[in-house]
Amino acid sequence: MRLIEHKTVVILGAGLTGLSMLRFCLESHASVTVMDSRQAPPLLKEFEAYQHDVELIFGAFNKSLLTDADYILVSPGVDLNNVPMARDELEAKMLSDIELFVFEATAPVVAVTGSNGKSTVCDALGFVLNTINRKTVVAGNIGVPVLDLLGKDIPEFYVLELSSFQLDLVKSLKAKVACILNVTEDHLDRHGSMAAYVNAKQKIYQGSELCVYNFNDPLTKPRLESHSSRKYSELTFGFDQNADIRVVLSEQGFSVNSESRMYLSEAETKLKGAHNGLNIAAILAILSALELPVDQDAISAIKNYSGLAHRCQEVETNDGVLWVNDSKATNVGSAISAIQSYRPKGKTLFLIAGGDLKGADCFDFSIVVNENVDQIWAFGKDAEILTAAIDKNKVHRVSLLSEAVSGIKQSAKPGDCVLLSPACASTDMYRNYEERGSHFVQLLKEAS
Ligand code: UMA
Ligand code: ADP
Repeated sequence: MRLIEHKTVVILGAGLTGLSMLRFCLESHASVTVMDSRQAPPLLKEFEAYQHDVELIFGAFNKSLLTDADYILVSPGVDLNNVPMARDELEAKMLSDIELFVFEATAPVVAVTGSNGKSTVCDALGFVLNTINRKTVVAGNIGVPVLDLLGKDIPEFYVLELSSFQLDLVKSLKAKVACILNVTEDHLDRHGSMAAYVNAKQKIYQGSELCVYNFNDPLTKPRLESHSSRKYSELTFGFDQNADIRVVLSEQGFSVNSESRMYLSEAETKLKGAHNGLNIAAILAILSALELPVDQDAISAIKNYSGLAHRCQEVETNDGVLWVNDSKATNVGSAISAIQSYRPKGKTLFLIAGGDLKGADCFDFSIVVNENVDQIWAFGKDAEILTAAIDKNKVHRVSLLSEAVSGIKQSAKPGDCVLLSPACASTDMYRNYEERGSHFVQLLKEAS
């Protein structure tokens, strides 16, 4: 019997997760109220379709209904500080979709988090596993609410992309394999401090059998308290020769190796840049953790994987300039890795950046831009903070992405590179990073 069966439940958040939790609750014959702090959440119509079966409260959270509820199901976008209830009382009643899912899932879960590379690693891992005939479903922060998987065909593996918001709500995950790819500053406006952000990420290791982490990034290493007393094994990837799966950098790009074997080189894959070398190494480490052979079939599947849109995606144009859509670079760390991958030798690198910095510190970004970028065209809410420590003669401030594209068009020459890698969330000006990236591609189409 499900925990919430015939119980009184409040769902916080009327988004994709809220909708999946609502369906799950109705199947479980729970008595449900949905609340969202927004008057008109984007999925209003979808929720209104259920208004005869559930109570909908939009515009504020109702304190007395929260107090009366047996369980409170929290969406990842809800900041617990905004819930009108003492924190320990809330935590005692609180559940998340991830928690409800892992309680029911009958196939092993591979859980992946990190500040950057989550979607690429999860999508590519799903592609490789399915190609080698190990049926796998990928879900979670990548855009598919996990509860929507229940009741469908059971695969051999679930690969879950988990954000710090989702992990913050998890009490016990018990993944077969858990992996933190990297940890750099993100979402500090929500978590309040780097320590709180790292703690949320570390929750991925709770009760996992195998922990896969980045040898060069100490914040990814499992902390003892993440496990309680269960036994677990570790596997590592990284730039270090002591890592189990290692990435070696040379003039020709990266290669991915074990102690005794070279698996593949950058020229053989469609994923470019040293950060993608690490992503591939993480995938191979996860395959090993699952005790699957890292053989020719697995390697050729990785070579055939073509990557996701809006991540370092080269846009076709006829001007000889390399235009790169990296709109998914929504934090400083991801933009830094893209800049380091796209520095053209002896040519000009233009960077387009800006948006909502989410409280991030720009010190490292400024150093990398000053060293590698010839011009930065900055737009959006935090453009001024983003460019404050960048050489003034490199900085062009504009109001719109279209102004950046048309300004750069006038001076870019064949062989130069223009990188849209904003280092910021898009939501000050766009619905999401996809809309921002598609706008960039559209502007280039119109200009050609
Ligand atoms: N919100 C309110 N008031 C509320 C509830 C939500 O203002 O009462 C706002 C939040 O601030 C947030 C937005 O509504 O900005 C959406 O929140 P939500 O929890 O309803 O989001 P969902 O639609 O359920 O989507 C969530 C993930 N979104 C977030 O965590 C913000 C999606 O990740 C994920 O794909 C989906 O669940 C399925 O698992 C998106 C995301 O941006 C892609 N994730 C962040 C990231 O990747 O950096 C963490
Ligand atoms: P996430 O799902 O964590 O946001 P994505 O795979 O969507 O990650 O990639 C987002 C951006 O992060 C990419 O466009 C690229 O600029 C950068 N990136 C990808 N992988 C890594 C990595 N391993 N380390 C640093 N940056 C990365």
